[in-house]
Amino acid sequence: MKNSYQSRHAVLMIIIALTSLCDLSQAAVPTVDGVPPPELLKWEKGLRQAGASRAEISHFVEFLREQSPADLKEVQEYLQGAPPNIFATYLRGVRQETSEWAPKPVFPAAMPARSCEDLRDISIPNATIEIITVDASDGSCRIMVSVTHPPASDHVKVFIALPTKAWNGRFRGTGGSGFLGGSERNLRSPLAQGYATGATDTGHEGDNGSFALNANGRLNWQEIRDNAYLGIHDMTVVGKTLTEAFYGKAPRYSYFVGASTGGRQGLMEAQRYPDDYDGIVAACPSISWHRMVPAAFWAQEVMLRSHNFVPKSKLDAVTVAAVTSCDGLDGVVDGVIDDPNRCRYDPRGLIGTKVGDSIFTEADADVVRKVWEGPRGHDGKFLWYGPSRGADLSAVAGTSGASLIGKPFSVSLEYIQYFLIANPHWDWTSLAPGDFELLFDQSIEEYGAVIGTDDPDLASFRDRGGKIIIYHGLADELVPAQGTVEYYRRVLQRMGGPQQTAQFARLFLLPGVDHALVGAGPSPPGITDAIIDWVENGKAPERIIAELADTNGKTIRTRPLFPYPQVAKYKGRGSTDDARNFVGFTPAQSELGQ
Ligand SMILES: [Ca+2]
Repeated sequence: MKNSYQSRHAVLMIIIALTSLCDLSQAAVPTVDGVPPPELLKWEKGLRQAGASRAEISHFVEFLREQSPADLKEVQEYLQGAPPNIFATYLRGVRQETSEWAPKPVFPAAMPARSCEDLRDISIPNATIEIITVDASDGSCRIMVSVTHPPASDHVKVFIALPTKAWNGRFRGTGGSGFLGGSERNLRSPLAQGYATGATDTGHEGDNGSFALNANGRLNWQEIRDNAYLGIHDMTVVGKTLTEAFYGKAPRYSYFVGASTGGRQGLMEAQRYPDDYDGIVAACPSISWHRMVPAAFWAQEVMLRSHNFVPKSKLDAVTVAAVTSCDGLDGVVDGVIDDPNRCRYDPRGLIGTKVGDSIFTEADADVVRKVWEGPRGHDGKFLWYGPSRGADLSAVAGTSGASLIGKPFSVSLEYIQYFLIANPHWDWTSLAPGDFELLFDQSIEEYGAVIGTDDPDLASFRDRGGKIIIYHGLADELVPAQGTVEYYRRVLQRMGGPQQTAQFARLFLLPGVDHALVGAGPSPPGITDAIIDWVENGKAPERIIAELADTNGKTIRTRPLFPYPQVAKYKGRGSTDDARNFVGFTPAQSELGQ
């Protein structure tokens, strides 16, 4: 049976797909024919009430039409329990990302050197051009290519879109989310900004982890590798080859921009295929996948072991209490904990408090403490990070039903089910004491090398002149930002220290921002602009301005973001909603948390 946390995941994936990866606003707007099916009317109405434009509604409805009935049902179920501002939140995310400007063309008046159909003659090793069409709405050349890896007979689908007019001289790769390798619909916005652009399904359709097993129930290693790293590289090789063939010149610059799995894919490119991209933006990257994904199951393990499934109302109450308690530690009371590592709020503070119809108990406090602490071994050994104080706990500690049962995060559940246990019929509630740690260790042994994406050696990427901007919300409820900090610190160590590393790789942390890159804290609208400026003009991002908008899209707060380990510090005078009243400040090492 589907559950609300998978639904939540579905909504998050939609939000992420439509925001971080799709950049819709400047895209060609398809018309929605006829009357939408009844189940879509609710979405349309919600979006309209939140102030969405006709184009924004069209894009969303079109996206929903492409969903499977099961996915649509999950999303609808989620909506029933979603906060009333879900549409406004969604729109905020979309608009933040779509405020991106089309970059200036590097080859003025670049024109195709051959027809779209003539690309059929291009030969690419192990690749078959399956479909070539000229898109009726924008005249772009669309190519679908199937790539295989002999002797395996896998099929990685690659989608390439080439603008006929006003090519900006660049190639842009797009990524996926969850188990979804990517999607053809991600092409639209980069295309509208003049990029030759690519997407791939990385060898399997959809966002379910079941592709890890073949028909005989054995691990499908080729598909696992395709998803882990090969597919994005294939897309890049095919995309650049077709771009050069179409315009008669190679793209001057290549960029990869992605969030979540897309962020992981971006870092994987820098680690494994450093020649592929000049610039990479990796948002909330699901790196250290082999630890992070099983770690997101930890909250369910804690509740299962203690026979205490905690309702969302209590999880929300303890998050509010933590934010209230720690908000002012950063000097500004704004509903955001700037550095969750400094927040030591103890959930026992809520014991005895009435939440809804029940009382917050010592057992509840114990669950929350362990969830925040993160997974630990039988001997207390650190395994990975938990969600920070301030992050929405119900993403990983979801529960539902009259007599509460757990609702694991779908990516974690499917990963354990298909990749680790290799049994599609596995019942997670059968997990015995000690099993979690064994599965965690198995994940490290078996998948670290293939999908861990945590190699700190970026020397080849640096030496070819590559630049990378990593950014991560500190209230990320699914991929703890601390994992990205841990990785970046190892990069600093490996690449010769902070100053050397800052020449080509910078990390920005976003207080109060969640996995969908929205939240109580401001988010930056222009990361792609920043990476282009760095790669093409040599201007490294010293600070990035983040913005918080109200439900009408009006900016109500700006705040500067500084490269890690700097943080924004209030000068003590002037409006705390104005970025100009904050300066970059490097906290003492002892204050940087673990
Ligand atoms: Ca604060």
